[in-house]
Amino acid sequence: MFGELIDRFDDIFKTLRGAGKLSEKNIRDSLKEVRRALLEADVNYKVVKEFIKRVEEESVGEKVLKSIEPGQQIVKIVHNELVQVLGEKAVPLAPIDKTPTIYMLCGLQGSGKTTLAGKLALQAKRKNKKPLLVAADIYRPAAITQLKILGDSVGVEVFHRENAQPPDICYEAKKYAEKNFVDLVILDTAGRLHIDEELMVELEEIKSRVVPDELLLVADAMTGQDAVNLAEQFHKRLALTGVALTKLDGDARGGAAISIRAVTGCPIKLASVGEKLSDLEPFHPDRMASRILGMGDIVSLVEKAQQAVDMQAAAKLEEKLKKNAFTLEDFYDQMQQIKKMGPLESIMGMIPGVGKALKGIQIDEKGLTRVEAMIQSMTPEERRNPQIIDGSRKVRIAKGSGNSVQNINLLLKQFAAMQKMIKDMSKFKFKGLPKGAFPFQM
Ligand SMILES: Nc1nc2c(ncn2[C@@H]2O[C@H](COP(=O)(O)OP(=O)(O)OP(=O)(O)O)[C@@H](O)[C@H]2O)c(=O)[nH]1
Ligand SMILES: [Mg+2]
Repeated sequence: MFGELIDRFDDIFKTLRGAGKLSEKNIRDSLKEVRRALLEADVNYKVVKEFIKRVEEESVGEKVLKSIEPGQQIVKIVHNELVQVLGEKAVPLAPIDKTPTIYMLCGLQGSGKTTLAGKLALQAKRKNKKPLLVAADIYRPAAITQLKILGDSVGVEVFHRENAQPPDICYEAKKYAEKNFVDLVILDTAGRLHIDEELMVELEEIKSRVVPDELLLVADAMTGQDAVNLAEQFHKRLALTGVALTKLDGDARGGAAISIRAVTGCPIKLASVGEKLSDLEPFHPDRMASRILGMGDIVSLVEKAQQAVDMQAAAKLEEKLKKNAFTLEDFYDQMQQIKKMGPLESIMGMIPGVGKALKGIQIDEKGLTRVEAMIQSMTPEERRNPQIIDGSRKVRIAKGSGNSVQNINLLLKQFAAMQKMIKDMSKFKFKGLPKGAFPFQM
């Protein structure tokens, strides 16, 4: 996401930082570039105008010009202002503290409501809450089935009624939830192709019948300014409590994400970054600004890792590393943990500087799968003790995993180098990566 914009900022900042001394003219020229980059990313023009005005006021002063690193100062000002535009502080979802708390989702067709409903249900379950998914879309024949399949996959009950109107269904669901100690009711409403009066009236009615704690507009970030207009109209009519931006993993240029808050005043609360049920992040203006400006997002990365990593396993691994007993088995487990964090590309993009460096490079997830297959074809003893793998076993392992013997040799060589590196690290002798130890390229 934001690929193009990240590149542009990278170029602009490089020029600014490299300039040493800056003149007012340098700064104004750079801001012109920033302005153009934002407009090309489809950011609302009024938002861009205000943004540039504020950055300019802050930048073109004695304080910046006379500072030791004026370029760096300006980067900081742009970052600060971007955080402001994105909403300054993260606004969390209403806490799940009633029986039931109600989240109502609305939005156009295909924006990702049902998917988000599933993600929220999964999140609630992980917090040991009891969720209930409510099928309030009676117009699309397959809608109820879709929600049922989703509910099954996360082990969450789905409430549905034949021959009833959505406001009644939602009201009944609320009553049902009260009786059955449900913590979180998630209303998955129907989408339309466009905003129409009928839809708005229906949503208003649902809202007044169930009084949701959270009324979220689900907006597709790929639709750019349309998403902004949509949010404006929904907010005027329904007084939303927040926006969930979806498909931020796609090649959305960023316009919607950057403009929605400033145009509508309604906070973005969630960022949906993929089709998998775990691909949901709380929206943090400061972290998002850092990502857009190519500074990475270490905090989100660490959070993702914490969610994916089994703490007990991590402690065990640490122990093994200390004892130099890191085996191919452990390596395989580590690969599984990393895979749980999501697609490698999105993980790498969060590391400062790496997003840009990786541009155009296809991360070969297939390479990882190949390595996995090779390790799986070994016996447990071989995984613990790869030295015992002889020529004939190599041929077998290669056959079993659909690889060549050369690849098996390469893996074993790289793994040996990695073991050596770990050994050196544990003796505090670590001075850098030995050649070829990473990243298991084949
Ligand atoms: N890449 C990507 N795809 C998404 C995301 N969220 C949803 N989708 C996909 O978008 C499509 C539509 O998602 P749904 O959740 O069915 O959308 P909806 O709003 O419920 O659609 P209607 O019920 O028809 O109004 C599906 O193929 C989802 O897998 C996301 O964050 N990223
Ligand atoms: Mg749906």
